[in-house]
Amino acid sequence: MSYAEDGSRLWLRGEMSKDITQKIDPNMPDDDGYRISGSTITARTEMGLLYGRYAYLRGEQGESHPFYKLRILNHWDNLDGSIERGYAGKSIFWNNRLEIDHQLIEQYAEANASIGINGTVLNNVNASPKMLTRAYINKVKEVADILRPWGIRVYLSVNFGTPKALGETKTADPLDPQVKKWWKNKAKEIYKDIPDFGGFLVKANSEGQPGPFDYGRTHADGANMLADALKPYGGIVMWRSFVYGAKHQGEDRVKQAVSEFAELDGQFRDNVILQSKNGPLDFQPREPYAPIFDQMKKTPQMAELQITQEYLGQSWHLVYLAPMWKEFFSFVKPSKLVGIAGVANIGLDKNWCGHHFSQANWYAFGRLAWNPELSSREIAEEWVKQTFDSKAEANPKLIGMMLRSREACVDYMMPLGLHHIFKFDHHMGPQPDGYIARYPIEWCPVYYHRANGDSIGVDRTHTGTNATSQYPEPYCSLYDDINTCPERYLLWFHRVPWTRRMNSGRTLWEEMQWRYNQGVREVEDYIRIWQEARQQIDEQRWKEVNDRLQRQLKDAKEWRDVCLGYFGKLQENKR
Ligand code: GCV
Repeated sequence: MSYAEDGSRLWLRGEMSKDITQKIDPNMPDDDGYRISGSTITARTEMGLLYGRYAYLRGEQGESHPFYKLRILNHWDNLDGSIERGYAGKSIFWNNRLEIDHQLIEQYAEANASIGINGTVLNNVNASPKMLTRAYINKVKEVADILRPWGIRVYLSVNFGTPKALGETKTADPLDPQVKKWWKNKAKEIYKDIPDFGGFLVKANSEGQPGPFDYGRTHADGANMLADALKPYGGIVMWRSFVYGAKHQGEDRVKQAVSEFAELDGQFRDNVILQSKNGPLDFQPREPYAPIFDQMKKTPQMAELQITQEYLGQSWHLVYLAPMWKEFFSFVKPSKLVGIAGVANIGLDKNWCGHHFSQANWYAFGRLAWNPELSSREIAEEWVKQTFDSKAEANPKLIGMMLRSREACVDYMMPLGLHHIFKFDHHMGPQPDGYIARYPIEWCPVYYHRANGDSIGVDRTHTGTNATSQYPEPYCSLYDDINTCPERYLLWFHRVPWTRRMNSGRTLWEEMQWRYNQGVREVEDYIRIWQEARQQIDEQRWKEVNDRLQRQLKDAKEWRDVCLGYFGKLQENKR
């Protein structure tokens, strides 16, 4: 392989050595793992050999096995080529011409295979019913055929109302015999073309999507009906728990998934997996872990992480996400999950992800899906080494900048447990005074900070919404008590007077000012580090990253000035 020295280059680098020896060993554990000893790669399967070859390029030695069987990217790509929360151009799969770029998809496949990703959902969870029509299934087959040699299965997001929306049934009620039959036939049609098709991902009764609730049925009724259709072929249903505003409308939004799903635990077929976001709200720069992972005892679960940085500066900010995902794994043991999904940040942009450093998040997702024990630092070091030239590899400041970048983002966007004070719709930039009467209240920033001249934050303890009660001990008590709640979650769980003394000795208001400023200082530091690294990076990528760092600094200052301005005013008005 060789990779052009231009912006399209991904992390992959180096020619595969001609001297490697490859051996199949049927006595190795039954998965796609590999063993590397010197220049000999041994594996049980051909895929294991492929993974081993990339590991060899990374300089690995020894034996390694995939932790998760399901290591899946979720593309939120629409059939017209746009991407929901996509910041790197249009879809690599879909365009109005129904044309698949084989060479591009092959490059995508190789990049994924090099980090062990073995599944991909080709379309948005806000799914178009058209996805399951003949013309599109033909295209899915075309993509599946390109991905197969790289060990990647295709999956589709499905709109629960598809048969009705296409006018092929009168209803989409999951208990209706015609509806069941329609889905069975559809599964048969898909598997005829794509025998290794992975299954369906479903967003139902969430943010306006149709679902079983429309017919007085439960999520289990809906998921099981699809699971039965896929079962004969070995397919799975990944049913999302990201629901609010339906059955438990009016309840604290962060509680609604547990309220809706806990009572259904044990009712799902064995080929249904519940897929939940890492936090109980929505991919904020920092959330406590989602308690649904503890509440569902009998249902297999997957975590959904967001690689595309919807709430973390999109492709404008350098924010390395591995530390955030490792934080999640420090609360939810990797072994509790049967798989892991990442909402992709990939588009037609020449550098694939918009920001060169956003590639590191795609890379980190794959590496953690293979081995969640890897540290953020190890992954960052691997990525820098394979992405930039050797002079850059030797620069520890680049790694340091990546490792600090998530915490810095939290500081300049939403310190101390603040959350969801983003501008409406596009979620870029602050809008602390955000309230629009015609929108659901759960979209309005004021719902989340509830600041006035005295206090700020949401009381989610036993005296408030009691969201803390959804956590097991020790977290329930820890978070419930303002004196033991970690400061990083303070304003998530508590309503706090501005005058409260923090661990630093500063008042809450002073601490907040310190944090916002600290976030800005960090970005100023990235710019210094990047300046110093100029000779170590090729001119094109250096400049493209530099431009985005300047934008990041401007945005960090905007967050600081707008939020401190707004919260400061509230206190002034009180005096
Ligand atoms: C795909 C958030 C995002 C939506 C997304 C939704 C989801 O609300 O802003 O764009 O829709 O999450 O995960 O379903």
